Amino acid sequence: MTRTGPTDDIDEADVTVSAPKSKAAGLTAVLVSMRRSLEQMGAVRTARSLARVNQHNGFDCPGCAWPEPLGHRRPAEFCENGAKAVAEEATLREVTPEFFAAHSVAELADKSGYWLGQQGRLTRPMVLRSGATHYTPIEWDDAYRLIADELLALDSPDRAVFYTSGRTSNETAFLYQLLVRSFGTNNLPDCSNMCHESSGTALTASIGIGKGSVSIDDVAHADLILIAGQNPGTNHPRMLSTLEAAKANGAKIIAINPLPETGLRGFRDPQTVKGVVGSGIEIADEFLQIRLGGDMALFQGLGRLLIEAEDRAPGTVLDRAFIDKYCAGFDAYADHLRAVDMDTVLEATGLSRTQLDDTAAALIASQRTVTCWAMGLTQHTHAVATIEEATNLLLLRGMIGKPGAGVCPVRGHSNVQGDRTMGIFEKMPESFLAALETEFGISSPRRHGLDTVDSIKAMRDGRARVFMAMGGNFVSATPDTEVTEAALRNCSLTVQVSTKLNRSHVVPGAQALILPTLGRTDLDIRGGTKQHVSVEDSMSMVHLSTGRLTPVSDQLRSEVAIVCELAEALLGSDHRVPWARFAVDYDRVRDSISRVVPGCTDYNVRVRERNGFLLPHPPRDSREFVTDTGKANFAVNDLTWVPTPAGKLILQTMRSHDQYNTTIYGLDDRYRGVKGGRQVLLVNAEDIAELGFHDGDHVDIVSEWRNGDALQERRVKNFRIVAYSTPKGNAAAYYPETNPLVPLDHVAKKSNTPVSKAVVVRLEPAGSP
Ligand SMILES: Nc1nc2c(c(=O)[nH]1)N[C@H]1C(S)=C(S)[C@@H](COP(=O)(O)OP(=O)(O)OC[C@H]3O[C@@H](n4cnc5c(=O)[nH]c(N)nc54)[C@H](O)[C@@H]3O)O[C@H]1N2
Ligand SMILES: Nc1nc2c(c(=O)[nH]1)N[C@H]1C(S)=C(S)[C@@H](COP(=O)(O)OP(=O)(O)OC[C@H]3O[C@@H](n4cnc5c(=O)[nH]c(N)nc54)[C@H](O)[C@@H]3O)O[C@H]1N2
Ligand SMILES: [Mo]
Repeated sequence: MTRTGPTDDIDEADVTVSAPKSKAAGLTAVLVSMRRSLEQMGAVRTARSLARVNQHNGFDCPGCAWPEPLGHRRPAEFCENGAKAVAEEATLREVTPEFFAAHSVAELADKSGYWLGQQGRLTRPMVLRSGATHYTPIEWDDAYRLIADELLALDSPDRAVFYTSGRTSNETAFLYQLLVRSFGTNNLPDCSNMCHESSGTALTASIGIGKGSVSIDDVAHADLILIAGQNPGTNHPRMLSTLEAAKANGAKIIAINPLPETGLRGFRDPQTVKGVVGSGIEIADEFLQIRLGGDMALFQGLGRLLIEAEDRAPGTVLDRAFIDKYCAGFDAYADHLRAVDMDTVLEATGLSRTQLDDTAAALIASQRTVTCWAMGLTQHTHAVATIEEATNLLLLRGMIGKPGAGVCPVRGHSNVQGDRTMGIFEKMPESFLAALETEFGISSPRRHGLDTVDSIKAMRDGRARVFMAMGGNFVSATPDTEVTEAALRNCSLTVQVSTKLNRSHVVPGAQALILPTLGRTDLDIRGGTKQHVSVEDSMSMVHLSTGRLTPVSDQLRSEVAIVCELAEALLGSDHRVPWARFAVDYDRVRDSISRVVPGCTDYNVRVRERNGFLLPHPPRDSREFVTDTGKANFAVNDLTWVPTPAGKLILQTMRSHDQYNTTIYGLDDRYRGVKGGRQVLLVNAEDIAELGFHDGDHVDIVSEWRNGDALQERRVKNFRIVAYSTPKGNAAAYYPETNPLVPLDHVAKKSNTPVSKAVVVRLEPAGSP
């Protein structure tokens, strides 16, 4: 174990490239988990923490939102990347006041996010005073006073922005939105705005609720699973065990992805002897190597094939009974699809007619279809329409609200879904705001607030002056890094409630605060008793999470305590909300949740049940669709896709196997064969030749964005070209290094999500002016 972080930063010259792997997980995954855990936490904490991940009475893995199995849990209910997430949080490395005294903010701003994160856990509240070069320690009460004074000096509560990342517990999220609304604004942007917002928007319009309709058992018992725009081997590794179970039950799996992601190809379950010493299993039966942004065309093309098959043999393909009873808009949809041009579909997808026919045949043969997706669908201009089209296909065959079938948006952050349920949303429905007022006697504003992209614009333009973040790394996670950095520097105060150092701490407003907080793994004692928090997974199961490790510093406060103490400083100790009581007894918070949040009756009791409890989902539970028509809506969308302009490439920005969003665990994207660095650009070999480059060349990547008449350019420098299997015209590189290329104005229609998976770029030899 090493108690200090590395002193050297990344040297991109060290990058090496080898052939991608064909099987995910296996023994290497176990060895990597153990090495990283021991390095960061030592043997005792490794044993204490990993034994409790995702166990009853344990803590929820701070990795992804894939649910735990309902029945038998295995002794190790976590994966390589979950272990890395735990090690990253439970590290014994510390960032102390001495560290901040030794490094100026300017010096830290020159470091990579990787270097910053590896320095360890934040241990003391720190302040950067106006004009100061270094952060210095501050007492908690003084920090709250500073925030309250800045907020109260604003001419309107709407001049402040309150961001949330998706690790925040339900209790914190509920109190945080209550604080923000009591203060008088709905400016509650969150990471979801950059993540599954498109899924929520599409599903709400189509089926009346923005959440997935399946359980883990449904996935395990489906006979056909489509996995589109998702890399589960890296980002949801425990999903592979569920997919393995589905395969054992006879399921066919079709992967739809521009990249032949390793986890979709093969899997060796590290928890079985066979998985460690054997050759593992194949996951995907079919791999549709689709062009970036081609999914809407695929779903429409498949819809057309289904409707034609039904026209040829009426009553054999579509679930007419389901459509007639539960759906609206079928005729308009069917007419629209009959006119879809199949040549355009083939061009947009890059797939063959046989692949389309075979996939349509698989859909027709299936009795239980599940469609899973993640960022490959949600981060496009036509993301909402694409997800509506994916849903249309399921509606055609009655695949919603029956066992083994449904929609499965696979969430990212471990509690991003719960945060939304608890009210983290710039436009919560009237019913929620009214219930909040009844419970607390506060008055909540009704004007919709700012989401993430609009918050950046407001700060850029001086319309918002105070920025507070409950977790996350706003500067690195958001698009258009240069613009976002300037926007934050434009604020009078930036406040980051954080566990680890990140780039958002070194891009401060005129004044800045770092408030160190407990993480999921940390023991949280308040009012003399051990406190629990609760979370909701990707499939609407809500359960408790209890940290058990001794915090690295006695100066850390829980997120709940921070919100309550700040609320008292801001709203006064005689405020109608019992902040002081909430701060020491989270059961009282849950009592209020049970009265305000739909589906949470008896929260304290049910959340303590063995597997927690399932939130209601009308389509899943009773085929009830609470939409504008009272039925499930077939959506009609004009076909949109992403052609590659001559001489350019379409770039997707994605995760390596060794990072958690902006937290870089290491420099080893093992499955894709890239090690030692992150500035790589995966390009189709034919494109490399046509553009006049060679594998291994270094290039600057220049994005092109037309804003009205003006052509805007954005540049990142010195990326190594790697010849890789990706459709012609499409390229891939890592986030967040390529976020400077994503234009702030390039967003998905209706969801306002940045288009991180389709950036138009050209390449120039590195070192071009
Ligand atoms: N270890 C680890 N786990 C994580 C995270 C992490 O960073 N590390 N992040 C968490 C979060 S917040 C999230 S949201 C999820 C993200 O999980 P993913 O969505 O799997 O993450 P990405 O790396 O963005 O991968 C997008 C995938 O979609 C494919 N893709 C890109 N564009 C398209 C397209 O146009 N069509 C299709 N069909 N496919 C496309 C890419 O090739 C890639 O396989 O993971 C969560 N879990
Ligand atoms: N180009 C591009 N941009 C993207 C994406 C992409 O695919 N491409 N993906 C988008 C997606 S899907 C997402 S979800 C966002 C992620 O956006 P964020 O959620 O803002 O980013 P993270 O990197 O997950 O945040 C990491 C930081 O959270 C803090 N942290 C960790 N645990 C805790 C905790 O328990 N409490 C508190 N208070 N702080 C904690 C640590 O200080 C750490 O540095 O990025 C988005 N940005
Ligand atoms: Mo996400």
